[in-house]
Order: sequence, then C-alpha cells, then structure tokens
Amino acid sequence: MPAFPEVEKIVYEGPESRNPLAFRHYNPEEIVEGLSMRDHFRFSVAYWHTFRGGGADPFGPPTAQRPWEGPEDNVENAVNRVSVAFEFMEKLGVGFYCFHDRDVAPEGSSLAETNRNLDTVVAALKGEQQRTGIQLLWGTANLFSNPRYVHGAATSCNADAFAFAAAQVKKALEVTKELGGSGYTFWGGREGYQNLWNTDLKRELDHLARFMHMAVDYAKEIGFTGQFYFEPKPKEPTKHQYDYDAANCINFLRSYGLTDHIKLNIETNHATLAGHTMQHELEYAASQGFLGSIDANTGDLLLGWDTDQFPTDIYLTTQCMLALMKYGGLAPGGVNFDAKVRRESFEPLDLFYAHIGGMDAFARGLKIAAAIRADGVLDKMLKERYGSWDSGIGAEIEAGQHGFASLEKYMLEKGDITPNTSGRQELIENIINTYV
Ligand code: XLS
Ligand code: NI
Ligand code: NI
Repeated sequence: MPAFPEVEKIVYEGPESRNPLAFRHYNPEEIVEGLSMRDHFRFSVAYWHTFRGGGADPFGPPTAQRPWEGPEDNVENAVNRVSVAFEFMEKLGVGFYCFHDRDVAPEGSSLAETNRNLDTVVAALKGEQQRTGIQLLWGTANLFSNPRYVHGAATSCNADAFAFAAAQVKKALEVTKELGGSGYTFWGGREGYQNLWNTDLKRELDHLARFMHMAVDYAKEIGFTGQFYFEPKPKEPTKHQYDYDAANCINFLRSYGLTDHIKLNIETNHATLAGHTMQHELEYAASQGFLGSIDANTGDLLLGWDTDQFPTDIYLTTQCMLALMKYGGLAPGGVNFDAKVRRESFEPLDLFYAHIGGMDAFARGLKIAAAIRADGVLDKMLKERYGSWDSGIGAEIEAGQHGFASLEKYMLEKGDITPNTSGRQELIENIINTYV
C-alpha cells in the first residue's frame, strides 16, 4: 500500500504549469554552467523533520497526520517508515537524505539493544538505497534528546556522558560507512552553556576537540573516507553554543588541529540567529577553504528562533547560488532541506508542496545567479573597485615588497591618496533586480 497514493512522480512542467505537484523551475537534467541541476544541488531530505516531525510546540502536541505511523515507536514501525521515506523521496526525485541515528531507529533498554535496533533499520535503509539509487548525504548522532545529555555530550561535566556519546558516534560512523554515506556531521546539540558560573569553558572546549579527534581517528581505523562537517549555530538549545558561527568554528578547528578533516555545514536559519546573512556565512567559510555542505531553510524575521521553514525567497537562493558557484560548488556536500512544514500544515501532501517549493526556489536562484555571472556586470564592477591593487603601489604591497617605512616615503612624496570612487550600492541593487 503506498503511503502517498494521490502523488505520482513529480516532474518538471515548466514555469507556466499550474500543477501544484510539479516543478516549474527545477529540471534535474537541465545543464547550467556545464553541470546538471541535479548535480548542482544534490538535494537531500532531512529524515528528522520530514519523517519524524509531528509539529509539537511548547504550547501543544503534534498535529501532523501520518497514517503510516503505528501506535508504538518500535523497530517494526521504524522499518515500515523506511519504505514510506523512500516512496516519498523517489516520488519527489531527490538523490540524497540525511539522518540522526535516533531518527531512523528507536532506542532500546540498553546500548547493545539500541545498536541492534539500528542494525535492523540500517539493513532496510540499505535495501531501499539499492532499490532506488538514493544515497546518504551524511549521517549524524542525536547527542541531545536523551536526558543523559542534559549537560551536553562531549562537553558534559559528567565524563560518562562523554563516554556514552563516544560509543554512540562510533556506531553512527559504522552505519554511515555501511550505507556509503558521503559525510558525517557534528552539530553542537547541547554542546554549549546556559551560564558561565557553573561552566569550565576551557575544559569543555578541550573535550569537544578531543571527541572530534577520536571520531576522525576512528573513521580512519574503519576506512570511512567521507567528509566530516561541523555545523555552526549560535544558540538553542543552550544560550551559547560552542559552534557559534563560521568564523568561530574555523577558529576552533584551527586551534585544535582539525582543519585537515572537518569542513562546515552552513545552515541559513543558524546564520541569521548569529546576526549574519547566509551569504556572509557562505562567503566567510568558503573564502577560508571550509565550505562543505548546506542545510537549506529560512527563519522568520519576526521570530527569534530556529523556525526551520522551507526556503522560498528568491533573493536568498540567488545569494546562496552566487556564493556556491563562485567557490566551485558543493560536492561532495549538498543542499539538505533541514526544514519542516508548519504545525498548521498537517497533511502528508504538505510535505510535497514544501519540498517542491524549496527545490524550485533554488532552481530559480541558480538560473538567476548563472545569468548574473554570464553577463559579468557584477564581476566587472568588483574588479574595477579593487583596480588600485592590480598595478603600481597596490600590486607591490600584495607582492610583499613594502613595509611601513617605504609606505611613509611613498605617501610623503605623493601628498595624499588618489580620490575614492563611489561604492554604487544602489546601482548594484538595481542591477541585481533586473535579473530577479
Ligand atoms: C539543529 C540542527 C540539526 C543538525 C543535525 O538546529 O540544524 O538539525 O542539522 O544535527
Ligand atoms: Ni541543521
Ligand atoms: Ni537548525
């Protein structure tokens, strides 16, 4: 029995289509700048939101209608859910998915039983991967829901919580490898603090780094060659998360000797929670060589938390695609929809509308970004703006031929600087609008 009997395979019908269950812009085969849309995006569905989210909020219980869910969260139900998930992803036409260990299989009464549960579900996932060709973009471990992690996992004051988390990530790495996952993500979970009076910040950061080194070492030991990602988020659930933003994460990776192994997984709503734009986070991470993968979603300007909405803003997706294309794309990372339907959108069909909208928004962003790049106006303006560095004193400074003394001599002779030119922000904004 299909879980979504009313939905056929979603196909590209073009911008004029009024079919809500069709793509109007995402055409997987279409080639943009030499690469198919499918390969530009490597779209991924987030198992936790799409197949485990029920819409509960602090004011009320879940509202989502998920008729395939049994009364009990047991292994049988989890295995059945795997078929539902793959039916959904096949019909949607995405090539990848991501999960936390606990999204796919329930915890048992002991670690050993929990691991057995996971093995059973992983066998089902593997079967469906082979049947459909859909792949695991990245795996991760849920180190934040179980009360044992109340003070964090790798940064807990309780050494046993660290040890349990290590055992959990060991297993998560094994199953990620078993499923041929192309990456493994560390998101902070409860790695952070609520107040500094009871927190040994230095010790916690050292422990987090030690934990990551253990993961890298174990990956090597078992031959897992996927890319590790660190996912910045400034707050929530703790008031200060140690993976605050891209700059902070990169500093951490550099301080603790982890730069060879770990890149960043940048999430839109986390960027905005940190007081940045997604464009800033992507530019910053990529400029430092740490662009790995993205969690695509969006926040709400009027709400100050991680609302994880589906991205629909064409400006946002244009900015993302401009940044990604400038730095050579995402692979082996991808565009993972770490996004959930609203509590009020409780029907299974809403899951399709949400993903179709996100994929179409990214496809438009890609086409607009490609048009801007093809015209080269922005590039030209940027080049001109920095023209003073291409020859003369600028080129000499960049080549390392000057120090303060020689620059003082240069300025004493010249008297004052060549006049500045306008930044032309409004003109540039107008130009961008001609493409959108
Ligand atoms: C939570 C994070 C989480 C990670 C995976 O805010 O976005 O979903 O992506 O642990
Ligand atoms: Ni995320
Ligand atoms: Ni998030």
